[in-house]
Amino acid sequence: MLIKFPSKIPASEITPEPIYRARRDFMRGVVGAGAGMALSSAWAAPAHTDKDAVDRGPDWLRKQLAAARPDVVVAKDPLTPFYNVTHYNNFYEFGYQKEDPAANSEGFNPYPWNVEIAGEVGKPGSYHLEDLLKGMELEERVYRLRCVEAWSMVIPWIGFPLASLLKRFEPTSKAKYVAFTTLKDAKQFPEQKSYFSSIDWPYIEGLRMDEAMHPLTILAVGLYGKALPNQNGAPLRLVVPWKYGFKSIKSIVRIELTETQPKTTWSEIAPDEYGFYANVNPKVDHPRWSQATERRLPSTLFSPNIVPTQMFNGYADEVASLYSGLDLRKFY
Ligand SMILES: Nc1nc2c(c(=O)[nH]1)N[C@H]1C(S)=C(S)[C@@H](COP(=O)(O)O)O[C@H]1N2
Ligand SMILES: [Mo]
Repeated sequence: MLIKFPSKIPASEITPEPIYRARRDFMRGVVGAGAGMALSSAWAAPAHTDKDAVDRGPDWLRKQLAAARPDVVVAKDPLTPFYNVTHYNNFYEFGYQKEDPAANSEGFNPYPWNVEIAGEVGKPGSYHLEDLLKGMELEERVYRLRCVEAWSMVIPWIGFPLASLLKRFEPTSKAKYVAFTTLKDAKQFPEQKSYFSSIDWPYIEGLRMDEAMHPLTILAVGLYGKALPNQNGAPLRLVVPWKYGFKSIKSIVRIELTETQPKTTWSEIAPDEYGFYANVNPKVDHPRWSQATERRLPSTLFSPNIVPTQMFNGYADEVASLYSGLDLRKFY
Protein backbone atom coordinates (compact mmCIF):
# COMPACT_ATOMS: atom_id res chain seq x y z
CA MET A 1 0.00 0.00 0.00
CA LEU A 2 1.53 3.23 -1.14
CA ILE A 3 0.93 6.26 0.99
CA LYS A 4 0.92 9.52 -0.93
CA PHE A 5 2.22 12.63 0.71
CA PRO A 6 0.69 16.04 0.36
CA SER A 7 2.65 17.83 -2.34
CA LYS A 8 3.35 20.72 0.06
CA ILE A 9 6.04 18.72 1.86
CA PRO A 10 9.30 18.64 -0.04
CA ALA A 11 10.56 15.08 -0.45
CA SER A 12 13.75 16.03 1.39
CA GLU A 13 11.76 16.80 4.53
CA ILE A 14 9.95 13.52 4.69
CA THR A 15 11.49 11.26 7.26
CA PRO A 16 9.73 7.99 6.83
CA GLU A 17 9.76 6.47 10.26
CA PRO A 18 11.19 2.94 9.96
CA ILE A 19 8.02 0.97 10.44
CA TYR A 20 5.96 2.64 13.08
CA ARG A 21 6.08 0.20 15.95
CA ALA A 22 8.21 -2.23 13.95
CA ARG A 23 9.43 -3.70 17.19
CA ARG A 24 5.98 -4.98 17.91
CA ASP A 25 5.72 -8.25 16.11
CA PHE A 26 2.34 -9.44 17.03
CA MET A 27 -0.65 -8.40 18.97
CA ARG A 28 -1.20 -9.31 22.52
CA GLY A 29 -3.66 -6.65 23.57
CA VAL A 30 -7.21 -7.55 24.37
CA VAL A 31 -9.75 -4.84 25.02
CA GLY A 32 -12.47 -5.76 27.43
CA ALA A 33 -13.62 -9.32 27.94
CA GLY A 34 -15.77 -10.61 25.13
CA ALA A 35 -15.35 -7.56 22.94
CA GLY A 36 -13.86 -9.85 20.31
CA MET A 37 -12.15 -7.24 18.19
CA ALA A 38 -10.09 -7.98 15.13
CA LEU A 39 -6.49 -7.40 16.10
CA SER A 40 -3.67 -7.13 13.64
CA SER A 41 -0.32 -5.46 13.30
CA ALA A 42 -0.11 -5.55 9.54
CA TRP A 43 -0.24 -1.98 8.26
CA ALA A 44 1.98 0.12 6.09
CA ALA A 45 4.63 2.41 7.47
CA PRO A 46 3.31 5.89 8.14
CA ALA A 47 5.56 8.87 7.92
CA HIS A 48 5.68 12.46 9.00
CA THR A 49 8.14 15.28 9.17
CA ASP A 50 10.17 15.58 12.32
CA LYS A 51 9.23 19.24 12.38
CA ASP A 52 5.58 18.40 12.69
CA ALA A 53 6.17 15.85 15.37
CA VAL A 54 7.18 18.31 18.11
CA ASP A 55 5.86 17.05 21.39
CA ARG A 56 4.41 19.90 23.40
CA GLY A 57 3.17 17.87 26.30
CA PRO A 58 4.36 18.45 29.88
CA ASP A 59 6.85 16.00 31.40
CA TRP A 60 4.29 14.06 33.43
CA LEU A 61 2.25 13.39 30.31
CA ARG A 62 5.23 12.45 28.16
CA LYS A 63 6.28 9.89 30.73
CA GLN A 64 2.84 8.35 30.71
CA LEU A 65 2.62 8.39 26.91
CA ALA A 66 5.98 6.64 26.67
CA ALA A 67 4.70 3.92 29.00
CA ALA A 68 1.47 3.38 27.04
CA ARG A 69 0.56 -0.18 26.19
CA PRO A 70 1.54 -0.20 22.54
CA ASP A 71 -0.47 -2.90 20.95
CA VAL A 72 -4.13 -2.60 21.69
CA VAL A 73 -5.07 -2.21 18.05
CA VAL A 74 -8.50 -2.47 16.56
CA ALA A 75 -8.03 -1.37 12.94
CA LYS A 76 -5.56 -2.97 10.57
CA ASP A 77 -5.91 -0.29 7.90
CA PRO A 78 -2.80 1.65 6.89
CA LEU A 79 -2.36 4.68 9.15
CA THR A 80 -3.08 8.14 7.80
CA PRO A 81 0.21 10.06 7.86
CA PHE A 82 0.80 12.41 10.78
CA TYR A 83 0.78 15.40 8.47
CA ASN A 84 -2.77 14.74 7.26
CA VAL A 85 -4.02 13.91 10.74
CA THR A 86 -2.77 17.28 11.99
CA HIS A 87 -3.46 19.53 8.96
CA TYR A 88 -6.94 18.51 7.89
CA ASN A 89 -9.13 19.16 10.91
CA ASN A 90 -12.54 20.16 12.05
CA PHE A 91 -12.21 22.33 15.14
CA TYR A 92 -14.51 25.25 14.48
CA GLU A 93 -13.30 27.18 17.52
CA PHE A 94 -10.14 27.80 15.45
CA GLY A 95 -11.88 28.50 12.13
CA TYR A 96 -13.95 26.77 9.50
CA GLN A 97 -11.39 25.74 6.89
CA LYS A 98 -9.64 22.39 7.23
CA GLU A 99 -6.23 24.07 7.56
CA ASP A 100 -7.40 26.69 10.11
CA PRO A 101 -7.00 24.60 13.29
CA ALA A 102 -3.34 23.84 12.53
CA ALA A 103 -2.67 27.46 11.55
CA ASN A 104 -4.57 29.13 14.41
CA SER A 105 -3.92 26.88 17.40
CA GLU A 106 -0.21 27.59 17.86
CA GLY A 107 -0.81 29.85 20.86
CA PHE A 108 -3.33 27.60 22.57
CA ASN A 109 -1.97 26.47 25.92
CA PRO A 110 -3.80 23.47 27.32
CA TYR A 111 -1.71 22.98 30.46
CA PRO A 112 -2.51 23.05 33.31
CA TRP A 113 -6.05 21.83 32.58
CA ASN A 114 -9.03 21.20 34.85
CA VAL A 115 -11.97 18.92 34.23
CA GLU A 116 -15.20 19.19 36.17
CA ILE A 117 -16.99 15.93 36.91
CA ALA A 118 -20.62 16.68 37.70
CA GLY A 119 -24.16 15.38 37.93
CA GLU A 120 -25.15 11.86 38.86
CA VAL A 121 -21.90 10.76 40.48
CA GLY A 122 -20.91 9.93 44.01
CA LYS A 123 -17.77 12.06 43.84
CA PRO A 124 -18.35 15.27 41.87
CA GLY A 125 -15.62 17.90 41.74
CA SER A 126 -13.05 19.77 39.71
CA TYR A 127 -9.89 17.83 39.02
CA HIS A 128 -6.49 18.60 37.50
CA LEU A 129 -5.95 16.55 34.37
CA GLU A 130 -2.70 15.35 35.88
CA ASP A 131 -4.60 13.92 38.84
CA LEU A 132 -7.27 12.36 36.62
CA LEU A 133 -4.52 10.54 34.77
CA LYS A 134 -2.66 9.36 37.84
CA GLY A 135 -2.57 5.58 37.87
CA MET A 136 -4.46 5.44 34.57
CA GLU A 137 -2.90 2.95 32.21
CA LEU A 138 -2.66 4.47 28.74
CA GLU A 139 -3.10 2.35 25.63
CA GLU A 140 -2.64 2.90 21.96
CA ARG A 141 -5.75 2.39 19.83
CA VAL A 142 -5.69 2.51 16.07
CA TYR A 143 -9.17 3.60 14.99
CA ARG A 144 -10.85 4.72 11.83
CA LEU A 145 -12.34 8.22 12.19
CA ARG A 146 -15.25 8.81 9.81
CA CYS A 147 -16.49 12.38 9.47
CA VAL A 148 -20.12 12.95 8.52
CA GLU A 149 -18.73 14.96 5.57
CA ALA A 150 -17.64 11.64 4.01
CA TRP A 151 -13.88 11.70 4.55
CA SER A 152 -11.98 9.44 6.93
CA MET A 153 -8.62 8.78 8.52
CA VAL A 154 -6.92 6.02 10.49
CA ILE A 155 -5.35 7.41 13.64
CA PRO A 156 -3.15 5.81 16.31
CA TRP A 157 -4.62 7.43 19.42
CA ILE A 158 -3.24 7.08 22.92
CA GLY A 159 -5.79 7.19 25.68
CA PHE A 160 -7.83 5.16 28.11
CA PRO A 161 -11.36 3.80 28.24
CA LEU A 162 -13.87 6.45 29.30
CA ALA A 163 -15.38 3.70 31.45
CA SER A 164 -12.22 3.55 33.61
CA LEU A 165 -12.63 7.23 34.42
CA LEU A 166 -16.40 7.21 34.98
CA LYS A 167 -16.25 4.24 37.34
CA ARG A 168 -13.89 6.14 39.63
CA PHE A 169 -16.52 8.79 40.22
CA GLU A 170 -19.20 6.27 41.09
CA PRO A 171 -22.12 6.89 38.74
CA THR A 172 -25.47 6.77 40.57
CA SER A 173 -28.39 4.61 39.42
CA LYS A 174 -29.90 7.74 37.83
CA ALA A 175 -26.96 8.19 35.43
CA LYS A 176 -28.39 7.40 32.00
CA TYR A 177 -26.32 9.72 29.77
CA VAL A 178 -22.98 11.51 29.74
CA ALA A 179 -22.74 15.14 28.60
CA PHE A 180 -19.42 16.67 27.51
CA THR A 181 -18.45 20.32 27.19
CA THR A 182 -15.51 21.93 25.35
CA LEU A 183 -13.64 24.85 26.90
CA LYS A 184 -15.25 28.24 26.38
CA ASP A 185 -12.52 30.84 26.15
CA ALA A 186 -12.78 33.47 23.43
CA LYS A 187 -9.22 34.59 24.17
CA GLN A 188 -7.89 31.24 23.05
CA PHE A 189 -10.56 30.26 20.51
CA PRO A 190 -10.91 33.09 17.95
CA GLU A 191 -14.22 31.86 16.50
CA GLN A 192 -15.95 31.97 19.88
CA LYS A 193 -15.98 35.76 19.70
CA SER A 194 -17.22 35.94 16.12
CA TYR A 195 -20.67 37.54 15.80
CA PHE A 196 -21.30 35.57 12.64
CA SER A 197 -20.88 32.17 14.19
CA SER A 198 -23.90 29.90 13.89
CA ILE A 199 -22.68 27.83 16.82
CA ASP A 200 -23.88 28.52 20.32
CA TRP A 201 -20.57 28.01 22.15
CA PRO A 202 -19.30 26.02 23.90
CA TYR A 203 -19.40 22.88 21.74
CA ILE A 204 -21.34 20.16 23.55
CA GLU A 205 -21.82 16.46 22.95
CA GLY A 206 -23.32 13.44 24.66
CA LEU A 207 -23.53 9.67 24.81
CA ARG A 208 -25.90 7.15 26.26
CA MET A 209 -24.43 5.52 29.35
CA ASP A 210 -23.94 2.12 27.68
CA GLU A 211 -22.14 3.81 24.77
CA ALA A 212 -19.95 5.72 27.20
CA MET A 213 -19.07 2.54 29.10
CA HIS A 214 -18.32 0.54 25.95
CA PRO A 215 -14.67 -0.63 25.82
CA LEU A 216 -14.14 0.98 22.39
CA THR A 217 -14.99 4.46 23.74
CA ILE A 218 -11.86 6.26 24.84
CA LEU A 219 -10.63 9.60 26.05
CA ALA A 220 -7.47 10.42 24.09
CA VAL A 221 -4.51 12.41 25.39
CA GLY A 222 -2.13 11.65 22.54
CA LEU A 223 -1.66 10.45 18.98
CA TYR A 224 1.31 9.01 17.10
CA GLY A 225 3.01 8.57 20.48
CA LYS A 226 2.94 12.31 21.26
CA ALA A 227 0.75 14.56 23.36
CA LEU A 228 -2.43 15.46 21.48
CA PRO A 229 -1.67 18.37 19.13
CA ASN A 230 -3.81 21.46 19.82
CA GLN A 231 -5.68 21.10 16.53
CA ASN A 232 -6.74 17.57 17.47
CA GLY A 233 -8.33 18.61 20.75
CA ALA A 234 -5.58 18.97 23.34
CA PRO A 235 -5.31 18.02 26.05
CA LEU A 236 -8.29 15.65 26.34
CA ARG A 237 -10.80 14.59 23.70
CA LEU A 238 -13.40 11.91 23.24
CA VAL A 239 -13.04 9.24 20.55
CA VAL A 240 -16.08 7.11 19.68
CA PRO A 241 -14.96 5.21 16.57
CA TRP A 242 -18.33 3.84 15.40
CA LYS A 243 -19.95 7.29 15.33
CA TYR A 244 -19.49 10.24 13.00
CA GLY A 245 -16.53 12.40 13.96
CA PHE A 246 -18.59 15.25 15.38
CA LYS A 247 -19.41 13.09 18.42
CA SER A 248 -15.69 13.02 19.29
CA ILE A 249 -15.66 16.30 21.16
CA LYS A 250 -12.35 18.10 21.70
CA SER A 251 -10.68 19.95 24.59
CA ILE A 252 -13.12 18.71 27.23
CA VAL A 253 -13.54 20.71 30.47
CA ARG A 254 -16.72 19.18 31.81
CA ILE A 255 -18.21 15.69 32.03
CA GLU A 256 -21.68 15.50 33.50
CA LEU A 257 -23.71 12.37 34.11
CA THR A 258 -27.38 13.03 33.52
CA GLU A 259 -30.74 11.36 33.79
CA THR A 260 -32.08 12.80 30.53
CA GLN A 261 -30.61 12.96 27.04
CA PRO A 262 -28.31 15.97 26.78
CA LYS A 263 -28.36 18.53 23.98
CA THR A 264 -25.61 18.25 21.38
CA THR A 265 -24.18 21.03 19.22
CA TRP A 266 -24.93 19.66 15.75
CA SER A 267 -28.36 18.27 16.51
CA GLU A 268 -29.28 21.71 17.88
CA ILE A 269 -28.05 23.48 14.73
CA ALA A 270 -29.62 21.11 12.19
CA PRO A 271 -31.74 18.38 13.79
CA ASP A 272 -32.87 17.03 10.39
CA GLU A 273 -29.28 16.44 9.34
CA TYR A 274 -27.45 15.43 12.52
CA GLY A 275 -28.93 13.24 15.21
CA PHE A 276 -27.97 12.40 18.77
CA TYR A 277 -26.84 8.88 17.83
CA ALA A 278 -24.81 9.71 14.70
CA ASN A 279 -23.81 6.09 14.18
CA VAL A 280 -21.86 5.63 10.94
CA ASN A 281 -24.34 4.06 8.53
CA PRO A 282 -23.77 3.68 4.78
CA LYS A 283 -27.47 3.00 4.25
CA VAL A 284 -28.77 6.20 5.79
CA ASP A 285 -27.70 9.13 3.63
CA HIS A 286 -27.25 12.66 4.81
CA PRO A 287 -30.10 14.72 3.30
CA ARG A 288 -27.57 16.45 1.03
CA TRP A 289 -25.09 13.68 0.17
CA SER A 290 -24.54 9.92 0.13
CA GLN A 291 -22.90 8.16 3.05
CA ALA A 292 -22.19 4.98 1.07
CA THR A 293 -18.51 5.79 0.44
CA GLU A 294 -15.82 7.95 1.97
CA ARG A 295 -12.58 9.64 0.95
CA ARG A 296 -9.86 7.95 2.97
CA LEU A 297 -7.11 10.50 3.47
CA PRO A 298 -4.70 11.14 1.92
CA SER A 299 -6.94 11.41 -1.11
CA THR A 300 -6.48 14.05 -3.77
CA LEU A 301 -8.22 15.06 -6.96
CA PHE A 302 -5.56 13.32 -9.02
CA SER A 303 -5.14 10.39 -6.72
CA PRO A 304 -8.53 9.74 -5.16
CA ASN A 305 -8.84 7.09 -2.50
CA ILE A 306 -12.52 6.26 -2.21
CA VAL A 307 -13.51 3.33 -0.01
CA PRO A 308 -16.90 1.90 0.91
CA THR A 309 -18.26 3.07 4.25
CA GLN A 310 -18.88 0.23 6.68
CA MET A 311 -21.81 -0.19 9.04
CA PHE A 312 -20.84 1.30 12.41
CA ASN A 313 -17.56 2.28 10.72
CA GLY A 314 -16.50 -1.37 10.74
CA TYR A 315 -17.15 -1.92 14.44
CA ALA A 316 -20.54 -3.64 14.05
CA ASP A 317 -19.38 -6.86 15.73
CA GLU A 318 -18.57 -4.89 18.85
CA VAL A 319 -21.42 -2.37 19.00
CA ALA A 320 -24.43 -3.46 16.91
CA SER A 321 -26.01 -5.13 19.95
CA LEU A 322 -26.26 -1.75 21.69
CA TYR A 323 -28.91 -0.78 19.14
CA SER A 324 -30.96 -3.93 18.73
CA GLY A 325 -34.58 -2.93 18.34
CA LEU A 326 -33.72 0.68 17.54
CA ASP A 327 -34.85 2.04 14.15
CA LEU A 328 -31.56 3.44 12.86
CA ARG A 329 -33.33 5.44 10.18
CA LYS A 330 -35.34 7.27 12.80
CA PHE A 331 -32.57 7.49 15.37
CA TYR A 332 -29.77 8.63 13.04
N1 LIG B 1 -14.92 21.21 20.30
C1 LIG B 1 -15.00 20.67 19.08
N2 LIG B 1 -14.91 19.34 18.94
C2 LIG B 1 -14.99 18.78 17.70
C3 LIG B 1 -15.23 19.58 16.55
C4 LIG B 1 -15.33 20.99 16.74
O1 LIG B 1 -15.52 21.77 15.79
N3 LIG B 1 -15.21 21.50 18.01
N4 LIG B 1 -15.37 18.98 15.31
C5 LIG B 1 -15.77 17.56 15.29
C6 LIG B 1 -15.71 16.96 13.98
S1 LIG B 1 -16.92 17.41 12.88
C7 LIG B 1 -14.78 16.00 13.65
S2 LIG B 1 -14.84 15.20 12.16
C8 LIG B 1 -13.66 15.68 14.57
C9 LIG B 1 -12.34 15.89 13.84
O2 LIG B 1 -11.25 15.46 14.63
P1 LIG B 1 -9.77 15.64 14.10
O3 LIG B 1 -9.64 17.06 13.60
O4 LIG B 1 -8.87 15.36 15.25
O5 LIG B 1 -9.59 14.65 12.99
O6 LIG B 1 -13.67 16.48 15.75
C10 LIG B 1 -14.96 16.74 16.30
N5 LIG B 1 -14.84 17.42 17.57
MO1 LIG C 1 -16.90 15.79 11.27
